[in-house]
Amino acid sequence: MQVLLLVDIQNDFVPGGALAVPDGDQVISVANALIPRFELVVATKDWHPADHGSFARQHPNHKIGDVIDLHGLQQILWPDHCIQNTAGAEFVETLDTDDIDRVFFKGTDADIDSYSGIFDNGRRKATGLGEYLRESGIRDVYVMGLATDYCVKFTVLDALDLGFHVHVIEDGCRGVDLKPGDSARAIEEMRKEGAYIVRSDQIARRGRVGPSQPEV
Ligand code: VGL
Ligand code: ZN
Repeated sequence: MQVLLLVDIQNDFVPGGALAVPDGDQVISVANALIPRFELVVATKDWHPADHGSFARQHPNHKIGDVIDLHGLQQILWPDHCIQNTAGAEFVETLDTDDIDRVFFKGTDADIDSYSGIFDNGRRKATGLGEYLRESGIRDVYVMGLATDYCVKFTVLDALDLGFHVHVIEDGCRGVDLKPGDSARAIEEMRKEGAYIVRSDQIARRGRVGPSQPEV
């Protein structure tokens, strides 16, 4: 059993948003093309309280991009983004959300960030996604979304850790690239840790996903 996992395809991560990922909007058509090919579709949402500790605004002596110690963990400071129940935290309007079966929320604790959709950055709390995938009888997890070098990467590494076969849909991901090359390095790291790096057109052509895909 396979799942399509859509990571953080939210308004604040696409151009015009508070933490815009360059070309982040280009993943939407990839997602919309893939959603009908999967029996199970799950999404994550970055879902922060307004005073989240990852926001530079909460640390008056620091600025966006600084790295601080946040309760014992290294934390990059971001602009305010994906605040719970705000427009910035909504799915991008053009994403076909009707067939998303479940949404998992992360970054809800002001004291700790959660790049991964599975565990927080301290691996203290789980979002429930890992258990849900296990209980759903999933072996293969197809991951795409935003951002390659943060939430996609850490979600993929946690999913590998839990023993899933993880496929990263490369053309369905875009990165922040605070440092040039971060996304490319993230892809290499995921590959090194055991993820399969695939393109969305391979999924369609190979017919590996969903019932009775024609072999070409
Ligand atoms: C993300 C930075 C901060 C992401 C979330 O979704 O990749 N990046 N919060
Ligand atoms: Zn965040």
